[in-house]
Amino acid sequence: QTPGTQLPGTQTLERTATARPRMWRVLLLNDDYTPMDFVVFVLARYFRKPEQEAQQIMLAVHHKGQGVAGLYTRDIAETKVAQVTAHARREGYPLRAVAEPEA
Ligand code: NFA
Repeated sequence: QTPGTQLPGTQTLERTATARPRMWRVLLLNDDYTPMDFVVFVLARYFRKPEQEAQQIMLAVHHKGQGVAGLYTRDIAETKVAQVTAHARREGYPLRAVAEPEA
């Protein structure tokens, strides 16, 4: 259709694309001192993982060095990192969490 014209009895439908926010991975990093039970607790408490899944993720981190705890928008991901880090330090554990952009 020619720009600027509108046939009688027709209407223009507008559509606005909704941009999806870039997602960020929160990774847990392995270390030699944080107890396995505490990592499982962190995955359940801060990342809402069911017990069995939390166990699997913890073991994957333990064996591979790092693993994905969850996917969030940037602000939420950074908050999770801060919460996990604060909780671990409070308990005297060196557990590290980092956020990195997906894609
Ligand atoms: N490697 C730790 C241990 O053997 C367990 C651990 C798992 C720590 C995942 C950090 C992340 N106690």
